Amino acid sequence: MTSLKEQLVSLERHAISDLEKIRNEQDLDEWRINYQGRRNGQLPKLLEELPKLPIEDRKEVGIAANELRDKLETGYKERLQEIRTAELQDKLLEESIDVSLPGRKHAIGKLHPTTQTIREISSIFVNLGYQIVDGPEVESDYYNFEALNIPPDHPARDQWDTLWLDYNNADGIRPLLLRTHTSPMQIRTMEQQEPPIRVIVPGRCYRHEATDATHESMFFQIEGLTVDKGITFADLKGTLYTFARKLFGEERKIRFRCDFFPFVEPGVDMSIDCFSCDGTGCRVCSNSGWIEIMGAGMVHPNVLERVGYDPEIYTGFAFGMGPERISMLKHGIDDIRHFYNNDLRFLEQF
Ligand code: FA5
Repeated sequence: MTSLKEQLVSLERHAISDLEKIRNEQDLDEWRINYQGRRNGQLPKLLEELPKLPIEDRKEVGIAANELRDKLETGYKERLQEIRTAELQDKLLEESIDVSLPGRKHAIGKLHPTTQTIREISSIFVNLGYQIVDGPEVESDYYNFEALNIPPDHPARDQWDTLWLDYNNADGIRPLLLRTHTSPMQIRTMEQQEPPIRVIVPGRCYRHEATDATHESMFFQIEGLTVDKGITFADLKGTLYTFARKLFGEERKIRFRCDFFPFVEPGVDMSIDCFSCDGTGCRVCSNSGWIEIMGAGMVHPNVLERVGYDPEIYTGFAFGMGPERISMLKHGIDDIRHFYNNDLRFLEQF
């Protein structure tokens, strides 16, 4: 039978070897209970045998047992310290900040390219003394067509592919639609204000279009209206000339050609000489040297009469342009559908 002393030596070997493998406090506690626990710990259990030893051996084994108890206690304390230090280091490492890392970039929003163009155009007209007004996108047939000298069955209605609403006004005779242009605001403004009038109206318009590179079913227009005593075609030319030069550069020439819009007389379309080739002909201007940028004309006397203005006293001019098409020209954008596809790769370029 192995002597008590030998058992103590063997216990020490096992205890120390187990201790070296321990990596956390929970295992360390279990280790302590296993070897030193008061009730069933291996060392106290061995020591229960001590009184049974012959008296002459008892002292020596007792000393050895006490030394072992101290060793285990010291081992326990040292291991606990090591485990806690390691845990602290891990935590520090986890929470440490690497000050040499590049900072995280905040995503900064920008204005949509159409909004940017509308603001640029608006600010030119504001500097010329114009006021900016806003109007409804859901319009009545009356404001979108009739009051603009386009009665029912007038062939000019074919020009605007209208989206009608399945809903009638309270009187049941004025159907509603999504406005096809911003021109209804000519009427609403003249109904609400007395001359002199100088307004521009940026806003959304809708048409039942088969979309292509230059046509969207939702797009913006900027309408302009000037009404006062003695306004002539010279005022129209001067104003739009100034606008075109401010937007496209001081060198620009402009060209007016006859066009038909029922609410103006005479009606024109205005072009600028191509800013890309200076009028010699290139891809941007389809080799014509000119780029059409808006419809315009002198306000038709019928329109003035309808809002109660005397056309013998008051005259005016109106114009309407598409900011997306202008933005396309300025930035060389080849397809209008890019504007509303919500693709950041496109939008972030502006
Ligand atoms: C009109 O809408 C007239 N109300 C403009 C006007 C106002 C003339 C005042 C005279 C006096 P038009 O249909 O040509 O005209 O449209 C004007 C501009 O809106 C076009 O030059 C174009 O830039 C833009 N536009 C028209 N349809 C679309 C579309 N489907 N997609 C994108 N832009 C469009």
